[in-house]
Amino acid sequence: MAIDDTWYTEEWADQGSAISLKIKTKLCDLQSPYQRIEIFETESFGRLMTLDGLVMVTGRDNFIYHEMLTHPALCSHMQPEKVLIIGGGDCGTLKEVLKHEAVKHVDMVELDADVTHAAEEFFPELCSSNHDPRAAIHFEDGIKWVKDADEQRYDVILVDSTDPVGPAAGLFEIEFYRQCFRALTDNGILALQSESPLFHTSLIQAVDDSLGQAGFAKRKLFHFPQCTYPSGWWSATVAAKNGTLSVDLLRRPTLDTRYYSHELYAAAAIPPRFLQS
Ligand code: AG3
Repeated sequence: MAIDDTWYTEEWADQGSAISLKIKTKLCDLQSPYQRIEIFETESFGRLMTLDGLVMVTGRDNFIYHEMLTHPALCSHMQPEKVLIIGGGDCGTLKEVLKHEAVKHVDMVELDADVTHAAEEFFPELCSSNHDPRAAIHFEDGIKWVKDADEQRYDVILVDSTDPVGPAAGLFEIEFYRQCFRALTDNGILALQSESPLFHTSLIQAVDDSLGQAGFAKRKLFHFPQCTYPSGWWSATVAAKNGTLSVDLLRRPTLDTRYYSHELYAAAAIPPRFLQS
């Protein structure tokens, strides 16, 4: 991370590339027990939240990521009533989940309460559903939460994590996927943010292998543009405990979205040739 007077830059040294956003002002800089949380007002991307120097959310493009982590997974399930979100402290994923009328209860389990408090203050549009009676926000360790969860407790689990370093590393491990498998109902669906198809190809393949070994019969990679993340191209891996992965033709929920559509579901799941196995 580097910032001079007017530009915020996240560098990806191993890829010889970076993203820069022009900054107007810095709104918040705090060290939580877990990480450094910074929020900026940018010139043209709305507000920007970074964690330990990594771009998490901008006001302008977060809808693509949040919709694509949430809707392919929930639309792959006939009746997603009980949902668990691991991470997702900015509450953007929670907001998308609550757009589904079928959802009766959502547990959001975020390690760092300061991220959510900062989001409530600086990204109120992401937190507008936080007081929905179906939502319960817990500030706890998501890995432990899943380990302690009853068998078959959730229909859908969404993992809205940071990159696989530090406390998030365990969210990319097979043991965690095994625990998710156990905590899901028979038709349960797991979705996780799985980094860039261009920069993190081997990670994506390793995640797919581990999910298979953990018992998930069917996996699909959904890919989408995300111009403020490394390479500008991002992915969510969706895994089904049993059966198939598709949008049920008889049950296509009406959703107020800006990127996701039921037509896009199929298109976004077609892998680029270099990722076809
Ligand atoms: N999740 C972060 C994805 C990783 C971004 N990586 C990076 N900038 N190096 C975002 C959380 C949104 N709810």
